[in-house]
Amino acid sequence: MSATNTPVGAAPAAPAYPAQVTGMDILVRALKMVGIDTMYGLVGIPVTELAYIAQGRGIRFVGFRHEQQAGMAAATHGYLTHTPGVLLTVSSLGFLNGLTATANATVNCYPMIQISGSSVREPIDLLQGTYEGLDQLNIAKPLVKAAYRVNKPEDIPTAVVRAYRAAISGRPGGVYLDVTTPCLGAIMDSAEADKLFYEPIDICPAMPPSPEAVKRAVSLIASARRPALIIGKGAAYARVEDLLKDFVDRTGIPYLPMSMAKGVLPDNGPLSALSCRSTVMEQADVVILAGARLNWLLSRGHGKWSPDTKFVQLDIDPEEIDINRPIAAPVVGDLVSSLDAILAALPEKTAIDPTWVPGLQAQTKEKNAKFIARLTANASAQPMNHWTALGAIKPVMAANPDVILVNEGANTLDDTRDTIDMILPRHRIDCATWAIMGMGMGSAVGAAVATGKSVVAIEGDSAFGFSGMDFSTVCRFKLPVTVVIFNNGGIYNGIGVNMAGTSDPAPTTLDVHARYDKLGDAFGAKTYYVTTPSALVAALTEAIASKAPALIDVQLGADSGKESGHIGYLNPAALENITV
Ligand code: ADP
Ligand code: TZD
Ligand code: MG
Repeated sequence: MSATNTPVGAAPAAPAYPAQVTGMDILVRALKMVGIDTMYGLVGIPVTELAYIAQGRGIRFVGFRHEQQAGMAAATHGYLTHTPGVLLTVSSLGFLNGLTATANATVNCYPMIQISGSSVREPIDLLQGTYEGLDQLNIAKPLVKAAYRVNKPEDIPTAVVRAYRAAISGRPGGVYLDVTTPCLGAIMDSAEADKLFYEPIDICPAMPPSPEAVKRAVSLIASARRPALIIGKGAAYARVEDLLKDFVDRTGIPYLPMSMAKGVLPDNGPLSALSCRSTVMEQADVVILAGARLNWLLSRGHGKWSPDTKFVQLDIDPEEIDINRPIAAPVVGDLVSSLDAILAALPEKTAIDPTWVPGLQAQTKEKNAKFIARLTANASAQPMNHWTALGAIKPVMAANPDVILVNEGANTLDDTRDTIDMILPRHRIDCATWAIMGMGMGSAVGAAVATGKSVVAIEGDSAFGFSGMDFSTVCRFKLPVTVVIFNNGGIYNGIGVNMAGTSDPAPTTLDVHARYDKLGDAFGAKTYYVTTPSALVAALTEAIASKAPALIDVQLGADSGKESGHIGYLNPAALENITV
């Protein structure tokens, strides 16, 4: 392409392939063939040149300061786009750093592919002390959905297609693709390489449920007196918001979102039972789980749940059924096909008790009034606490519903989730199934890059510490990300007491006087240090509107936040001598 017909602002056309190509060229071309347009990673031997080639061929390369965060970005990219995010790592520790995110993606059903360079095989297998030698494939295997190694350039296109299929089809997850250094560097004739590429057919096939399963589920739903729908992040991922809206509109069934499913249907809609979780658990006779697992986040189906509740479970993974409680009506299939089939079979009338939804609505009204009172109580007290800060943030987020919210911490997570309503699907990303810290900056970058939307990351001060250095990645890539740090000086709070009575800080204590805004200054972000709700409103409003990197250090009191994490209840007798 000549300079004259290159569109303004577009990257120049990639050069034609030379007569001979390397494994790296083939890998990049294979990734492009399946539609990969972005790669997150951190380079070094043996993948530096690979990243340059990818960039030169039109794959955006987003370089990070730590592989875990690059992996969190890839996972978030996969979740938000329904195509696998790609993480590129170097061998040994780079691989291991990235693998934490790939394992987390697998647990959360996010599609991603970690591609890692690895050293020469023979001296690894014979433990002969080669450069960054580690048996990466076998380490990855138990932690990912699938793992492959590619040793010859001829096999690269097949390996990429298989990795892609494994990441995205059925239950999505993390896939590991090990590419040896000799394979990356091997040379082939271009004409021979050309013959290797193919476009895979039906790369993410629909998986419709059986008609019997649909019939069983519909008859249970139609006969329910006090039904409820629990929406999980599998539904957010599957993009079934329109089908679920149709379902609740037609049946009048109230819904309850899991954390990352907030906004699939609006949190503030008339059928939202968000504030009535306990009542649903205790009183619902039929519960429909749509892309939500009956795992610890739902008390594994025990605890408050009525033993009589019958479950309809819509999930793509047959092994998910019956994991904690017998499921009366499993519907195994992809959510689009399953909901389509259920909607087609729904009768005109259901048996819903006419007092059920009004009862939940009355409870919602009462609880919401109490909640607002809590947010506004002591609004002028100094220093701020989590609730006063969130009371300031709530209207700003409500005025910017299309901003993606990233959220991690303990009190910062729970309180933010309870306070900030989500109106749009796939706009909340958090610590999720493993409740991990250290997803913040990576997820914020991944969300901004994958969608082009603005992001607000509300972070506990401890949580931010896990990924803080990758705020520099937000800045280098000039992303529209605002990081809000709730600084209460600690894990849970900053008032922990050192049990030894020495001058060492308590295990939970961090730095309540740390000025995180100065960290933002180091990378050229717009920064704010705020001590009052009104200053927080002004800072957040300005930061979001700027569509540029910003960091707000929110000064809380060290006593703000409840401590958790004690397990004494499991064995009170053995632990009775430990008093806190
Ligand atoms: P949450 O934490 O929001 O409850 P989970 O991650 O526990 O959500 O559950 C998500 C579920 O969604 C998983 O069991 C997964 O198998 C399922 N899932 C993912 N994608 C699809 C899909 N396209 N169709 C049906 N189920 C899906
Ligand atoms: N390490 C990892 C990887 N994940 C974890 N969940 C933890 C440690 C333990 N942990 C929690 O479960 S929450 C939390 C830690 C360290 C941080 C809480 O402090 P915070 O939030 O400052 O982020 P609050 O607002 O002070 O509670
Ligand atoms: Mg804290």
